[in-house]
Amino acid sequence: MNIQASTWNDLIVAMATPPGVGAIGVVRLSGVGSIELVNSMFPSKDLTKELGNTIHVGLLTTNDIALDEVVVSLFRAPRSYTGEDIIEISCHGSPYIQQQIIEACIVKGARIAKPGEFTLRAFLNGKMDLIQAEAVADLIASGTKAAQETALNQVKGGFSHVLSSLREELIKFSALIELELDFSQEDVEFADRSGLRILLNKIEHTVGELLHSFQLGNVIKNGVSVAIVGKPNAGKSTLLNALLQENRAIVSSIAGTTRDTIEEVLNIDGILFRLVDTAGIRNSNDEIEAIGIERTMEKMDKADIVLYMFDVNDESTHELKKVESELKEKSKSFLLIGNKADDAKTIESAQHKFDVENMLLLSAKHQFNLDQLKSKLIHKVISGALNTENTIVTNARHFQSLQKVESSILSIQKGMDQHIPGDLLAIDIRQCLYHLGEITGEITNDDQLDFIFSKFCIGK
Ligand SMILES: Nc1nc2c(ncn2[C@@H]2O[C@H](COP(=O)(O)OP(=O)(O)OP(=O)(O)O)[C@@H](O)[C@H]2O)c(=O)[nH]1
Ligand SMILES: [Mg+2]
Repeated sequence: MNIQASTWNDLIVAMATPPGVGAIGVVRLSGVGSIELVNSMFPSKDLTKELGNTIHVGLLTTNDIALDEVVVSLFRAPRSYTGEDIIEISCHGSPYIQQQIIEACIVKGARIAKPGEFTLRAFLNGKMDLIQAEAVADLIASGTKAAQETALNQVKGGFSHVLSSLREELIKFSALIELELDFSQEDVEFADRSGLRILLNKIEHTVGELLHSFQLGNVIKNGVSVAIVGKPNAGKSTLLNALLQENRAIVSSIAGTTRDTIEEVLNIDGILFRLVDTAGIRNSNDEIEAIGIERTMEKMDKADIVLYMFDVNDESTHELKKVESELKEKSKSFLLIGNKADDAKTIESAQHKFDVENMLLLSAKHQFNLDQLKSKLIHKVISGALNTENTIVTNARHFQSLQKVESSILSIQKGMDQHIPGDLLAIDIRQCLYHLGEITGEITNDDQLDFIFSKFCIGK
């Protein structure tokens, strides 16, 4: 994508609704001349004389052939999503009609928009900063309430306002320190050093909190993978089915029933857990089963959380301790699930027998203690209440830049402790300003914008 000023206000067109048949479809145009273009296809009214934020019903025609009866929404620059003139044509949801309308627009001089180009323009025209623009893509992709709320919070401004205002304050200090350089012979200090320290602490604190929120942010956006592993017949597939409340995996009393991994998504309190049922681990001469067990090992290594499931009537304490220490050695987040604890007597003797932490007794078959398993899973992820009102960083790009801001703040503070000269301090401050600006988009380059917006869908 070429993001030069001369090319980013030309006329673009795209479907804003997904492909396929629907009740209506929306074709969106933005850029100089979009109102005139649609007006030339709209004989019943002179759209060029209409005000912004208005809608108009009429026939859409090309070369005197009627294409459809449509509703045209008209927005005038700068009061539109992109900040340019925008027309949205709501037509009937036939892919054929939509295609004809787009083709007619192209014949009249529009070009097909690139992915995210409407939002890119909104950013370039100052309608939103980069954090907000990126959150638009997250909002479209959100699949849970928590993901939706975090993205919406950022579209509405989220942490960009805080970072921008801290950056503004730092710019003032930077200017004063640079001014001192002009008077370097006279040993003057325009920039109040104690004020600068207070500001640096404020930035450090804010950035620290944002960095801390990333792990949770990532979980909200991408979900958590949970591998259910254990010996054959432990009840892994029964547990998967019970959690999903459907007969997804085959359950049988034959050891080695599950051969390949089975993945399903479970939403617990707004967080997506990607559950993976695996082939039971044992020494097997069966070629296919052996491959399945290899996959189990892979899934276990990759999982965020491992549920090691065992039959309380079957497993020895020694075996369980061994598994526990192996998982600890791998620094895995894990839970030991003692299954087939069907009645009070079995529960009591199992509690006695297995003296390990991180153990939960349940009965997958009788669906006993599953709620406790769910709350333990949630607790493992967020260790506390999930509050999406808080500002949460979900984006790896922001996370990396925040890390750089943090390390540049440390260098400035260290420099001040060592009373380094103003010109060196100014370099560190410039570095910090640069990384803060990278996050909100005050500092960008074409490649970076290209990368960010190419992940959008066309029409947004
Ligand atoms: N009594 C009792 N039986 C259970 C329980 N959970 C599972 N089972 C039984 O244990 C047997 C094995 O269950 P599966 O869910 O197929 O076990 P698995 O761990 O997936 O086994 P593989 O796929 O062979 O690795 C089945 O006969 C289940 O009905 C339980 O909580 N209590
Ligand atoms: Mg199974």
